[in-house]
Amino acid sequence: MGSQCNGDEFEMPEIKIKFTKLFINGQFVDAISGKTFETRDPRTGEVIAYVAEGDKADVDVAVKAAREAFDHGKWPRMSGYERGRIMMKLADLIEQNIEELAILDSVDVGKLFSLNKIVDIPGTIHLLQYYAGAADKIHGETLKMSREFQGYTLKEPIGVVGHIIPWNFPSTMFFFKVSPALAAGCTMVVKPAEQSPLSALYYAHLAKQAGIPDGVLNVVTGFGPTAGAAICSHMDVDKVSFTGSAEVGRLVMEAAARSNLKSVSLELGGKSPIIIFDDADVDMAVDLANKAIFYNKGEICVAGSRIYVQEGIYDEFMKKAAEKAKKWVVGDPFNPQVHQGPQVDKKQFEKVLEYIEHGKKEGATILTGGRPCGDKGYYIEPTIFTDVKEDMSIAQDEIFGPVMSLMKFKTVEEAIEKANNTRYGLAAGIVTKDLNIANRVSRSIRAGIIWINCYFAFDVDCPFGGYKMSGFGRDMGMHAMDKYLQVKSVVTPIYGSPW
Ligand code: TXE
Repeated sequence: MGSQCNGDEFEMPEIKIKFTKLFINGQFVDAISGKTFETRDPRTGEVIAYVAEGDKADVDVAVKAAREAFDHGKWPRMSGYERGRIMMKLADLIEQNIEELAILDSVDVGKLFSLNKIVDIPGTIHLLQYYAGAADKIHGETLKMSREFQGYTLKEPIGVVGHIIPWNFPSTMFFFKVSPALAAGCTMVVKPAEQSPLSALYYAHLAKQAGIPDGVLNVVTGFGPTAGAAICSHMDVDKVSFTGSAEVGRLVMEAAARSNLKSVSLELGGKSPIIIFDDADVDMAVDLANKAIFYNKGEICVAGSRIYVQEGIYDEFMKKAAEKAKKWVVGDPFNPQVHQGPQVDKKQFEKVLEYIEHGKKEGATILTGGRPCGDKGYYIEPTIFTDVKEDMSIAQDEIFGPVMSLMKFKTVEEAIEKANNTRYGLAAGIVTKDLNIANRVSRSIRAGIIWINCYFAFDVDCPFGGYKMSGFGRDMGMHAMDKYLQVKSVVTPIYGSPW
C-alpha cells in the first residue's frame, strides 16, 4: 500500500491571473510574433492561462532596453543606498501581495499553498532585504603595491545579465538571481521556465511600482531552445546565470563560448546523499530522510535521494521509513492537510514513473509507493526502493521526484566512498551524535553544502552552489554578489615614499 491520496473538501482560494505578457522596458507587451503558449494546472492538466511566447526577436528588444539602461540609465549610477531603498520597497509590495503570489506558484507548478505563504514568498522578501542592505556596502581594496605605485580596486556591476531560471521554486529562484544583481547595479533579462511564468510577470509589475527604472528588469517568457538560447548567445549580454539541468547547462556554456565569451554561472541539480550512522536517533533520522526526498514532491535540486544507513539500524530504519511514507498525504496543494502536491507537468510525471519502472527492471525492490496517485493530474506516491546497487540509474540519475534509494553501509570509509560516487556534488546530509565523525565526513564529501543532523537548513547568508557536475558559482550570501561584479584595479605612481 502506498500513501494516502487525499480528496477531502477544503476552501479553494480564488485564482486571478493578471499578467500574461512580456515585460520589456517597463511595459507589458505581446510577443512580436503574436504567439502565446499554454501554462497548465498540474492538478488537472488543464490550461490556466495563455502567456506571450517570446523568442529571439523579443530577447533582442529586451537586451537592447537592458543595455541602454546599463550604459546610460540611472540604476548603475545611483548610490547603493538608493538602490537598496527601492529594493526594500519592492520587498514591502511583495509582502502586501503574498496571498496572490502564493496562489500563482501553487496553480502553476503544484507547490503547497501553505508553504508558499510561510516559506517561499517570505523567503523572497528576505532575499531582497538582505541584498538591499548589501547594495551600499560594495567595497574595493587598497593596494600598497611596490614603493613606486599604489592602487585600489573598484567593484563595478558586470553589465547586462541574463537569468535563466527553473520551475521548481519559481519565486525563490527569481530572487536568488535578481536580488544580488539589482544590488550590484546590473540590468537584466529574466527568462522564467515555460512551466512557471506567472509569478515572474507579477514580480515585474511590482518592480515597476517600487520604482525600478524601465529597462532594468525585463521578463521574457517563452521556451528554452528559443528565448533561453537567444539570451545565451547574445553579444550584448555580459553574463548568464542559469539554474536547470546539466544538459542545458552544457548548452549555455557552449553558446557563451561561441558568442562573446560571456561570464557564466551554473546550478545544475544533484543526487545528494544522506549518511545515517548507527548511533543516530532512528525516529529523527527517518523524519529527516523522508522529508529530504518527499518535500516539494522531490522536485528540489538538493533532495536527499540516496539514503545510506549503517547496518546496525538499517532494518529498523527501513520499517519506520516505510510506515512514515504511508502517512505522507498526497493531494491538492491548496488543501492544508496535504504534504505533497502533483509533479509539475506531464513530462516530469512520466519521467519519474519511467525511473520507477527502470528501477524495478534493474532489480531494486519497492518498499512502498511506486504508482501514480488519483485519476487525474500528475500525482505520484512517495516511493522507497531497497536492494539498490550503486550503479543503478535510480542511484545515479537525478529523478527529480519523490523517489528514495535506500542503501546499507558498514564503515565510515565505505560511506564516504559511496556518498562521493556520483557525478554531482550539490549537497549532503550526515546524521550522527559523534562530532568527530560528522566533521571528518563533512571534509571528505565533495559537495557545496553539508547538513549535519538537519536538512534543507537554508538561509540567505549561507552560500549555495555545486561541486563537480552540479555547476559552479554561488547563490545567496555575499558570495552571490561576486557573480554580478567586476573587479577593476586602478594604479597611480607615488614618488619618494619612505614606506
Ligand atoms: O530543465 P531545463 P527541465 C533537472 C531535473 C529535471 C530536469 C529537466 O532533473 O527533471 O532538469 O527539467 C531553460 N538554452 N532540473 O526540462 O530544460 C528552460 O526554458 C537556454 C534541475 O525543466 O534545464 C528553463 O527556463 N535555456 C534544476 C531552464 O532552462 C534553456 C531545476 C531549465 O530548464 C534551453 C530544473 C536552452 N537551450 C530542472 N533549454 C535544478 N538545478 O534545481 C531549456 N532552457
